[in-house]
Amino acid sequence: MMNGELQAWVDKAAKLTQPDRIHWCDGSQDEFENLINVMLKSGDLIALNSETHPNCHLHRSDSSDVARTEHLTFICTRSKVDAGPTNNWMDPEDAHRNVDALFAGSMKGRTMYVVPYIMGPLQSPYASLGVELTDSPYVVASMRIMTRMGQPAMEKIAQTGTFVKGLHSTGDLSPERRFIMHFPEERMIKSIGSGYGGNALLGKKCHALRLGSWDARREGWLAEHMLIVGVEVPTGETHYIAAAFPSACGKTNLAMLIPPASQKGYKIWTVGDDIAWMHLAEDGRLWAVNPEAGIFGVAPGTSEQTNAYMMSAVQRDTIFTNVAVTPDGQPWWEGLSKEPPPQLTDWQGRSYDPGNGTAAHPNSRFTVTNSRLPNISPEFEAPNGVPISAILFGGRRASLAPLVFQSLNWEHGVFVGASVGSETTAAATGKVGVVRRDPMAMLPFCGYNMADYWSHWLSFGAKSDALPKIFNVNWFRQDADGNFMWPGFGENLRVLRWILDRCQGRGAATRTPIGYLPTPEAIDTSGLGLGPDTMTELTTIDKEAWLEEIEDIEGFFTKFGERMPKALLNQAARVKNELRGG
Ligand code: GTP
Ligand code: SPV
Ligand code: MN
Repeated sequence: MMNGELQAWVDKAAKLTQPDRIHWCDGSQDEFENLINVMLKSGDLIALNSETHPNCHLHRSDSSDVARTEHLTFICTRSKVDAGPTNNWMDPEDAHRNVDALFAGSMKGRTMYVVPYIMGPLQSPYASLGVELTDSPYVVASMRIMTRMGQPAMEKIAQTGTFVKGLHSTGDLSPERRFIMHFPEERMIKSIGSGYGGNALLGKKCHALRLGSWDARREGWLAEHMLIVGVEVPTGETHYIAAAFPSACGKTNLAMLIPPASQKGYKIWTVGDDIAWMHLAEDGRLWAVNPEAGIFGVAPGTSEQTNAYMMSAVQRDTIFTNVAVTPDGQPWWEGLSKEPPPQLTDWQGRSYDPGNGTAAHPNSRFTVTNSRLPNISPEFEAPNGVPISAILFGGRRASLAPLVFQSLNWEHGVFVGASVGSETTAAATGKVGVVRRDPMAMLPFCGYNMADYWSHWLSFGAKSDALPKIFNVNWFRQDADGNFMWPGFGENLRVLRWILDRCQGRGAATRTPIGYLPTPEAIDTSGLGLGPDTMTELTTIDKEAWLEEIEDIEGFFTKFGERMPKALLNQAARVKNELRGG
C-alpha cells in the first residue's frame, strides 16, 4: 500500500532536485550495510579498528560544518509575531522561494533516499511520523540509529496518512548557501547546505522539538529539550526525573550517571538523553516518552571515569564524527585519557599538532542506538512513558547560581525555567563561554513565540495538583582559580537524593527569595573532601549579584512585549522585592 500524498511529494521533490536515483529505505540490516559500504568506498566513512571497535566508523564532516548554525535556522510562520523575538523569521513564501532555488538540481549525480521514521515508541499513542528526503548516506545511516526508521514507519504512514515532510540536501556545504527552514503550519522542514547533527538529522531538533513544540501547544502537551532518567533507590522503587540543560551542559552524562561506591543501593536507568515529550495523564502527573531511539552524544570529556555506560555503548556499532584517531584505528578525544596517544591523526585528518587546536573537534560526537546502553530503562519502549516526579533546569554558570534550589511552586518553577542563563558551548557555531539567556534550554529549539510557550507551561498549573516539583541545578560553579567546585558526574547523585527527598516532603531547606536552598548539611558530602567553605558557598546566594541577574532577566522579558505572561513579570518583581528585604 502506498500513501498518495507521500508519492506526490517525492515526485515533486525529485523534479526539483533531480537525483540520479531514488532509494526507498526499508531500514533493514542489509540496507544499512550497503550504505556503510558505499560510504567506505566514497571516503565518507573510515573503518575503525575492528578488534577493539567492531563495526565502528569515523566520519569527518566539512570543516565549516561542525555544529548547528542557529543564525541560519528560521521559523517561517505566516505571521512574524508567532515566531517571536528569539527566532529568525522569514515569510513562508519567500523562504520556499529562496531555498527551492538552492535545491534546484542539488541532487544531480546523487541518490535521493526516502527515509520514513517514527519519533516515539512504536506502539505509543504519542508517536509522530515523518519522512526525510536526503542525498546524504551519512544522514540515512544516522537516522537509522537515531529513530525507528524503515518499514514499520512506512506502514503507519500508509495507514494514517499524516507525516512531517523533511527535505534535506547537503547542497555545496557552503555556509553562504545554508538554511534550516521550518514551516510549522505546513508541518514541513527544508534544510540545505549542512550535513551535521541537528541541522541534517531532521527527526531530532527540527521535528521532535521545533515542530513538536508547535504541535504540543495546540494539543496540550510539552515537547522539551530534556533527558529522562529513572533513579532506583535502596528500597527498590524507581523515581523519574526530567532535566533540561542547554546543549553540551550535561544531559547525556546525567542520564547515564553511575552512583559512586559510597552511594549504595542506587541505580540509574536511562530513558532518554536529549528530548522528552510529556503528556498530562488522568492521574494528574506528567508522563514522559523519549521520541528518539539513539544517542548523538558529545565525545570530549567522555571517559571510563565520567561515563562508563556510554563508553561501553560506543565500543561497537557506532559512528564517530570528527574525533581523532590513533595509528591502529581507535577513536580518541580530549578527556578520554590524560595524555594524547602518540602519532594521533586529528579530526581533519592531519597529523596531530597542538598548534592546530584540539585533536578531536570540541563538538565531536558519537551516534549509537540506545539499546546498546547497559542501563537502558525497562520502560524505554513503554507506550505511555514514565511518570515524572521532578523537573530540573540548569546551565553552565561559573558564578552566581547555587548547586541546587527548589522553586516555591509551579508558577515560580516556570519563572526559574524561563530565566535560565548559561555559557555558550561548541554545540552551536559562535563564541563559546558567553552567558546568554536560554529559557528551558529551548532558546534554539522552540518553534514558536517563547512568550506563548511560557503561557503554555503556566497553563498546566491550573490543570493538576500532582505536577512534578521544579528545581534548578548548576554543576559548573568555579572557584577563583577556575576549578570546578563540585565534583559533578556520578557525585551528582547526592544532589538528586536531596531533590527526591524534597519531592517526598523531606530534606532540609531554607526559604530564600529565589527558592528553597538546601541547608549545607542537607546534601551528603561524606568522603568528597570538599573544603570547609565549599558547601556553604554552593548553597548561599549573593543578593546583590542576584538583583543584577533578575534585572537582566526583566530586560530579556521586555523583548516579548504584550505577549509576555504577567505571572512571570510578577515573579521577577517579587524576587527583587524580597532580595531588597521587602
Ligand atoms: P547535547 O548533546 O549538546 O544536548 O549535550 P548534553 O547536554 O547531553 O551534554 P553532555 O552530557 O554531553 O556533556 C557535555 C560536556 O559537559 C561533556 O564534556 C561532559 O564531560 C561535561 N559534563 C557533563 N556533566 C558534567 C558535570 O557534572 N560536571 C562537569 N564539570 N562537567 C560535566
Ligand atoms: C544539541 O546541540 O543540543 C544536540 C546536538 O543535541 S544537535 O543534534 O546538533 O542538535
Ligand atoms: Mn541536545
